[in-house]
Amino acid sequence: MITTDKYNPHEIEPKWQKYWDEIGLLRAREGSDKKAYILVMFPYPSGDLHMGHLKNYTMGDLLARFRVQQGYSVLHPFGWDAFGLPAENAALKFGVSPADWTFGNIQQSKESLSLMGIRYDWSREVTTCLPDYYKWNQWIFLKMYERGLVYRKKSLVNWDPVEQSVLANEQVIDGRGWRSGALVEKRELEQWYLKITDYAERLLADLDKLPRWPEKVKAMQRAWIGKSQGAEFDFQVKGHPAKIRVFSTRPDTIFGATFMVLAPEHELVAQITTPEQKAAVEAYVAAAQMKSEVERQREDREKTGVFTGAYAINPANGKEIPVWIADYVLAGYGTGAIMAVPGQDERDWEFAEKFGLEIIRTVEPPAGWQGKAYTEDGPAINSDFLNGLYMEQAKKKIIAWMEEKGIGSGKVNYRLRDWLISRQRYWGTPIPMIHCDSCGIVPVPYEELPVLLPTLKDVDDIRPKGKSPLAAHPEFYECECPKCGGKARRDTDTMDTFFDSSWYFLRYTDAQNPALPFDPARANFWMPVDQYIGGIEHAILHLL
Ligand code: ANZ
Ligand code: ZN
Repeated sequence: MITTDKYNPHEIEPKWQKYWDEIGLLRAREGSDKKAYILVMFPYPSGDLHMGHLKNYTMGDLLARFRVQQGYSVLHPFGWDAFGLPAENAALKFGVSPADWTFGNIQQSKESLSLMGIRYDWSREVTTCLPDYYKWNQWIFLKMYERGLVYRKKSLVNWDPVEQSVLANEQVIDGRGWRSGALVEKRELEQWYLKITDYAERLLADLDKLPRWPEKVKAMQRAWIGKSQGAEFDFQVKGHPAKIRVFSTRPDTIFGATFMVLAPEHELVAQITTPEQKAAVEAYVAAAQMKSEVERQREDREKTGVFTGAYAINPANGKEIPVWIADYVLAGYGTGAIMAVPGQDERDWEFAEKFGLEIIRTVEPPAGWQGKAYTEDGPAINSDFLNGLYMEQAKKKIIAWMEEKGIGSGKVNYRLRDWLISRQRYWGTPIPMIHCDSCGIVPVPYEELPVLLPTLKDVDDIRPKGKSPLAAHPEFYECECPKCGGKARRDTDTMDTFFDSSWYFLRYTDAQNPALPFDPARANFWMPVDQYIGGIEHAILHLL
């Protein structure tokens, strides 16, 4: 051990740390006309803190002290993102209950923070796995349900075969689970969703109101929201009552649509496929389900597809064009169907070349053009009443024409999807819903919150099995229907932990409020956050 006369950490550090605690150096005091809300990312307590934490939290501590000395009202709080897989997996590995494991780690981490000399206002501590926090997750969920922002839908979901749970799109990276690294599969399940797409436009537009945000973060968010402007319109299937609706950002190229492509999962596939093509189509659909979205969208992949045997009528010129299925068209984006315009779209060109389909250019390429699809602007050709017009004008004209004929209209699409929030795991907030055979789905009454997560001590009870571990515990799920009083069943799924971390920074502003998630007046004093210190990966996840 090295000591000097001047600096003996074992004497000086405890001395001053004690003093800071006595005077409540970082105790948040509302009232100054200058305020600084300094927010550091809150950790998963799945072990002790590490050097990365020390680096991150030192920055926050430094800034908070500086603002205190400048006379600001400073809020520098801390908490624990305590639900979720990391704690649960660690618990499974070491054979202790997630609760014991988590609280042990919190204690350890707190001591480490204190030793580091970092100071917080601990009266604002937030621990997401405690009922006094997750009660408000349930409350917010119910409020959102009342406003139509929570809904239930059967859909193909990302299934992580190792975690034995559903993953949000954000948690699938290169087709693999973000934690397990396992190849993600598709499964059909009834799930709870948050309708965040209702806010897509506002999220995008309001990025312009964030003057001091790093351009990089705003660019990530813009790309994530992924606004695209185009049109939605119909193609009649020949000899069949069905119409195929497509979304296109280039409706001006419609005269060059020489075939159509449906996603393999598209609902019309089974209806329009001819008997001769049935076997080939079914085999292709089955194979496509095994592939992840990311894989399907990879540009360098050899294009594959199968003809359905059906034809559609191009409404612009009355031509009969073949309808194919191919996995480069995704079920979850736009309408899950496209008009293919090989003359102007590179993927469609490749597909046409491979399968010998017709190619008609509808935009004049520059003189001497040697390339394949021409995706830039230029005067329209082979396009009847659009001929000679450049892209923007041609788009306007064709959309007006579609609207007049009742074929379709202008349409904005977003890449952003609704947020799938149910998880088939134990260590999370129970979803406050009840399933009754006579009344259907009934929300838990507010006065009965929180729906407590039962304490499961036996590790085998916690282990993921493909359905929620809570579904094996009648003492949890058996209940009375709040509407008819009959026998009913609680929802046994739990919430994605990003639900917890989507509003913890608001709870910090009024962390002990027993009656509300937070008092709006107190939140208004402290918000917005003046400085966030955490990884940039949060920009498109819970901080979007
Ligand atoms: C015809 C066309 C011609 C297109 C052209 C592009 C260029 P973004 O910008 O990403 O919104 N598309 C639509 N839905 C799709 C889906 N579910 N899966 C795969 N591709 C899909 O892209 C919109 C364009 O992507 C749409 O415009 C459509 O192809 C294709 F010269 O329609 B386009
Ligand atoms: Zn009932």
